[in-house]
Amino acid sequence: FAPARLHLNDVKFFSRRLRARRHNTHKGSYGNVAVIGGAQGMTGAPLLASRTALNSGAGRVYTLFVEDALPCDFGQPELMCRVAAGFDLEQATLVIGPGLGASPHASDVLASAIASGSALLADADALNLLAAYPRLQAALAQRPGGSVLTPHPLEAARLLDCSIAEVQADRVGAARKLAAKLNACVVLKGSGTVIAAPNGDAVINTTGNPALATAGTGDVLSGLCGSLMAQGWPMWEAALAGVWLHGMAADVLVTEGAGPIGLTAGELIPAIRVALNRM
Ligand code: NPW
Ligand code: AMP
Ligand code: MG
Repeated sequence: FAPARLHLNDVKFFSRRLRARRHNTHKGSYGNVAVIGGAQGMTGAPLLASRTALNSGAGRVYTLFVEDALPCDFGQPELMCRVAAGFDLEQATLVIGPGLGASPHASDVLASAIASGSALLADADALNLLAAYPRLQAALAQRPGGSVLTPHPLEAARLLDCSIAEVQADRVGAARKLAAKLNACVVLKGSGTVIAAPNGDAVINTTGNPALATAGTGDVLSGLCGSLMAQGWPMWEAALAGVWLHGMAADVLVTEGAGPIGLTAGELIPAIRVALNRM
């Protein structure tokens, strides 16, 4: 059966989740996000995901590093930066993977995240670790609430043990296969991102453009989807809305002349905030 397409007017689809903020609320009303990653040389990735989570409405954002030492100037005082070891993973929606690296400690932290009862989004190196360790895949597939996975084509190919060309030749089929295999909502990124559910439902996103073909834009997407999950959106709707908004922000920036050449991932974040508030 053919996948649906997510069109501009499908913003109505999200409207029941988009309510004006009630007066009598506080940061605890809008959820906690913990972004886990930031191995040496890749601290920008969790910073981008964490800033996106803040600017898309999460009440509190923790940035957890797998290295022992924290980067000394992280440039975003609103974030609570900690080392991952010892952090209570039950208190937040977990976004694991941006710049996580492939160390044994990183795989231990991933195993703990999978074993936790928290909502979970796995991206980037968390997906590469899953591909390397079948026992982590089995644990992920058995999570009672499922999870969200946001692979680009190479990450999907690693998880499906096939080539990028095979993934790209049947993107909807690859996303569905991975969703069923790992009992997860799968966001197969790239031009025409496919979002697939374990039951075979699949949707192709219609927003976004090649301005997004630059480092860090995937890290922004993971922070956005995780933030919506922390604010109470079901995983499927958070994945759909996150992908749609991320692409819409890039489309708006291109009309303003900020792309397609030279857009940076960080510039997407305030544009996502505007798109979300306008929705
Ligand atoms: P190619 O070039 O075509 O052969 P990797 P990564 C393929 C962190 N980051 N269609 C493509 O293969 C991440 O969070 C840190 C087809 C490409 O070369 C990760 O933890 C940053 N192919 C870590 O770095 C900013 C596609 O995949 C290869 C495709 C490694 O992540 C950057 C890249 O995959 C980065 O986010 C498509 N649409 N998209 C920071 N500032 O700290 C991708 N490919 O080798 O897994 O590397 O994605 O850069
Ligand atoms: P990553 O490779 O993890 O950094 O993710 C890249 C992000 O940019 C994903 O959300 C992709 O869907 C998006 N992206 C990259 N290239 C394009 C493109 N040509 N058209 C639309 N979206 C793109
Ligand atoms: Mg990525």
